[in-house]
Parts: sequence; structure tokens; C-alpha cells
Amino acid sequence: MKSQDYITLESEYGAHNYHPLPVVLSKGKGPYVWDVEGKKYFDFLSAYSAVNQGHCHPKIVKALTDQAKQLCLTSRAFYNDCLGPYEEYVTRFFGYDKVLPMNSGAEAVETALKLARRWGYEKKNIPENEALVVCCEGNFHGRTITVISLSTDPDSYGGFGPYTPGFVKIPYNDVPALEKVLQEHGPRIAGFLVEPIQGEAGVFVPDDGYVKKCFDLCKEHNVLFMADEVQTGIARTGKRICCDHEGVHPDVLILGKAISGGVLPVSAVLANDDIMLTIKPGEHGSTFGGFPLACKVAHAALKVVEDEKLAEKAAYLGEIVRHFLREIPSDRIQSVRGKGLLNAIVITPKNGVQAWDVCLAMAKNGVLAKPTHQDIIRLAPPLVIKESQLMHALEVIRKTILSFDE
Ligand code: IF1
Repeated sequence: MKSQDYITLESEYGAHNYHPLPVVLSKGKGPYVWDVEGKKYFDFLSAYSAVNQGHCHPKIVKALTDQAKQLCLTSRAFYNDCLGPYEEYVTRFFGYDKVLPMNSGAEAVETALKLARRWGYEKKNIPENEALVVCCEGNFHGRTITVISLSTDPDSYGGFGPYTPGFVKIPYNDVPALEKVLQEHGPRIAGFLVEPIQGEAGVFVPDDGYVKKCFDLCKEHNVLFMADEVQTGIARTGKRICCDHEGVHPDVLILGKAISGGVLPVSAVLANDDIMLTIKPGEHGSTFGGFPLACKVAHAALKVVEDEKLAEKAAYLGEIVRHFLREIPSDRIQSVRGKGLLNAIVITPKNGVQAWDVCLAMAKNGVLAKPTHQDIIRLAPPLVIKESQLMHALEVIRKTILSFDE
């Protein structure tokens, strides 16, 4: 079958909840993917930063296949010999007392929201059903009904009401706005949920010091600082988690995507005992949460991050990316921004050429990326990409953008 045949099948039998680029992939290895016609591409999306360790990393695939022959799923009705060792590893890896394992990023965000509310009632004595969580305009935390209730993007929340109450939205990258809401409603506020870099908003990097100032304000007002690092975590921005850039240790850390190296849906919420133990047996969980396969895969995926020094690599290569892109002599590039290997170029639409057209041309030339919000192209290759491979891909991006100026 050809690419078009697969596209037709998806259109015929699948929900139309996505608008993919017309590329049908069938193989992945490291920073590369291949389509069904055998064309090779650099993957500059990394499944939205889930494939930081590269496609089909041998050590992660081995962990999956070895465990899959042994025991896949027990449910949490019983103990098993994978969960405890993984919980010890991942809590030590990120520096917390406890982890609550879930599957998707949205589920981990929901878990964090439940933890904040429960902690608010039990430890902060917020009156029952009155807890508030502060979140930021422009956020993306997932697509469940409660999580879209935090959203300010009509494409995310439109037509799905009524919405979950108890959220206060403030501008992102605006410390005084947080200070004001804490002064006005502090005693009822259980948590502040924030992405240290807003990924979906277009790799919106806040001012230096923003994360630290928000953290300090939360401490001052006895509010949980909850970092959604589903996209920015796991070495992507050049540190183990993005909050590390400002020495902030979130009260609640939300992880997903690359915690499994993009092999299985694995997410996690980490917190210390005074927060985590407010949820009692039988009050939260999920069938596959922390199942044996997930434990082995995530353990292997995190070990790859450590052994291959992927955070340091991302920091070093990220500087090269931003310098290179800023040197491209094209007025179509409005700005270049990012941290580590989470970067984006803002494209100025000119004579009808938009970011989508640039991505189509890049795909033709062997680099896969996808625009977000019309004019922003996110560039996030797997962190295992070699410098020589990166330079090759950057040259392709350069030539592609300049080709529109001819
Ligand atoms: C899609 C966006 C990115 C996330 C942050 C939680 C989640 C995500 C910071 C939820 C998920 C994914 C969802 C995916 C595309 C991608 C995405 F475009 F949707 F917004 F990365 F920016 N917190 N982001 O980025 O995690 O439930 O998906 O596991 O919906 O197509 P999830």
C-alpha cells in the first residue's frame, strides 16, 4: 500500500480529530523516521518531546520485550516485583518522597489537581468544595473536561461545556498578576499550576526568574507550586527538568511523554509525603497506572537520559540551533526562541506563505516538523541527535526557508 492508501483508511475509519501532515511513517531509529515509500526524514517533532531518547532505543525496547514475555499487567489489586523498585528509582531520580504512576499527561495533571484540592482541604483547612487552583492563560495541560476547563484556547475548550469550576486564570509570565490573586484569594488557593515553558503556546519562554519568583510567592502564601513538565521535562530543555534552570524544586512535579522514551504511555506525579499521603487507598488510580511494562520501560528510559547525558547534550546543541537559526538571512523569520532542544521559529506570513507551507516544504526536503498556532514552527529533535546530523538538518531548514525568498 502507498501513503495515500493509509491516509484514506484513516479518513474512512478514524475520527477526524487531527490534521496531520500528509506523511505516513512506518519506521523510526534514533533521530530518523521513514515513510512507507522508504523516504528518510529527521524527526524534528519527537512526538511533542516524547521521543527524547530517539526512536526505538535498543535499551528501552529490550526492557519492553524482556518484561512483556514475563508479566505485563497485574492491576494494583496485587503487588508485583516491578513497581517498588521503579518507584524507588524514579523518586530518587527527581528527589521526592513518593510517586503516583499514571498513563497520560492529562491524567497526571488531573491527579495533581486532585492532590492540590485534597491537600488544600486536609492541610490548609480550605472550606470543603471551595479550593481554587490558579493557572496561566495560554496553557496546555491536556484534553480532558477538567483540564480544558483551565484552557483559554477556544480550540481546546469550545463546545465542550459545562466546565469544571474552581480555576482562576492569570496572564503567563506576569509575577504581579500571581501576587495579586494570592493577596485577594490566598486562603482559598490550594495550588498554582504552570508550565515552566509554554510548549503548545509556541515555546513561550518566560523572563529569567519568573519560575523562581512564582515559587517564592507560593511558599509565602502556603500554595502548592505545581510544575507541568510533561513536555519540558526529561532533559528536553538542557536540565533534568526545566525548573532546574532556576533551582526550583516544585511541590508537585508532573511528568509524561519522554519518561518512557515514547515507547508506552507513562506519566507520573511526584510529591513529598505531606502532600502525597493525603490520598488514601482506593481514592485514586488507574488500571494501567505503574504497570510492570511501564515500570521497566520508564526505568530504562530514565537510565538512558543519565547514561547518555542527554540534558547536557540538549543544552550544548540548543545553543547551536538558536545561533544557526538567528543567522538565516530571511525576513520570514520573525523570531527564534527556546531552551535546550525545545525551540521554535516564528514565521511572518508573506505572499501567502504560512508556517504550514514551510513545514510541507521541509518535509519534502527531509525534515519533519509541524506548526502550532498558524505561525510558529516547533523544532524539537530527539536529544540523541549527533552534532553532524543536527548541522545537516539545520542546513535543510535554512535552504527550505530561503527557497521561499527566491
Ligand atoms: C495532542 C499539544 C503539545 C503537554 C503538557 C500535558 C499534556 C501535554 C505541557 C497532556 C500534551 C501533546 C498532546 C498532543 C500534542 C501535544 C501538544 F499540541 F497538544 F499541545 F506538546 F504542545 N501537559 N501535549 O504538552 O499529555 O495527555 O497528551 O499525554 O493532543 O495531539 P497527554
